[in-house]
Amino acid sequence: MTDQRDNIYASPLAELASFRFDQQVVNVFPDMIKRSVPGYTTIISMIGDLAERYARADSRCYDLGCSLGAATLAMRHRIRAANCRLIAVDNSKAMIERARQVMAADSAEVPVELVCSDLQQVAIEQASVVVLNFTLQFIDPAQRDQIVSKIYQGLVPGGVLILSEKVAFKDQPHHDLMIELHHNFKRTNGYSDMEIAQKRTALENVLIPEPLEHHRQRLKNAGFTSVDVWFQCFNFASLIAIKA
Ligand code: GEK
Repeated sequence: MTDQRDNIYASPLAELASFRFDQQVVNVFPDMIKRSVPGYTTIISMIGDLAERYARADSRCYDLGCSLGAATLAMRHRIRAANCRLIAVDNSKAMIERARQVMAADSAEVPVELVCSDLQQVAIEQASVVVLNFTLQFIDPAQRDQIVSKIYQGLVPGGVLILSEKVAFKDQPHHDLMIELHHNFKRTNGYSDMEIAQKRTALENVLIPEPLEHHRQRLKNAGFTSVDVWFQCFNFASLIAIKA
């Protein structure tokens, strides 16, 4: 499957609808996320690394908001623990349908179950690794505490949550600088100023970033004892939270 180039916002749109993970987005998704999220490829590869380290025998590893299953595949190729199962969840039917094709074309042995559902409806059980790779940011902030608590409850002792998010900063000049650097990153990757501006408007009230301090506090409140950032580039960060 070759990546189609993302040009969804390349022409001026009379009406800018809120961003949705529909078929049009699915068709360009690998190109879109690589050209939009600094560090995405590194994070995906390191999720494989972390899964190899933390996946336990007879446990489950979850990829919540899996899109086309990039993190699922990275884990699938690295997990060595016996009798481990991957559960990949997304509430976009178009994403899950394409993810099914991606998984079918892959021959690694760890079993993968693809679930089309709101991740809030999915039970987290006997988990050693849970991944929320740029997913929580799309969920109503009022629901986020409950989701993180549910994940904590479903993890086995020693299990980990890997949480990647676009983040905000309380210091306004720093916040503005990170946004400018991110936009420069997108420009360097071939997006025009109009594409950047239209996408930004489409994502308003859809992608809601929070400061890293909020994420840290939420993870601690849920019960995680060890919480810290393991990757950051501008306003994109990934945290690892370990259950004691
Ligand atoms: C990757 N993790 O490539 N329940 C389930 N899925 C959801 C929900 C929800 N409530 N809300 C949003 N999604 C992926 C990238 S993309 C990030 C994740 C981005 C799904 C949504 O359908 C989409 O597929 C994904 O979360 C977010 O590692 O596009 O910036």
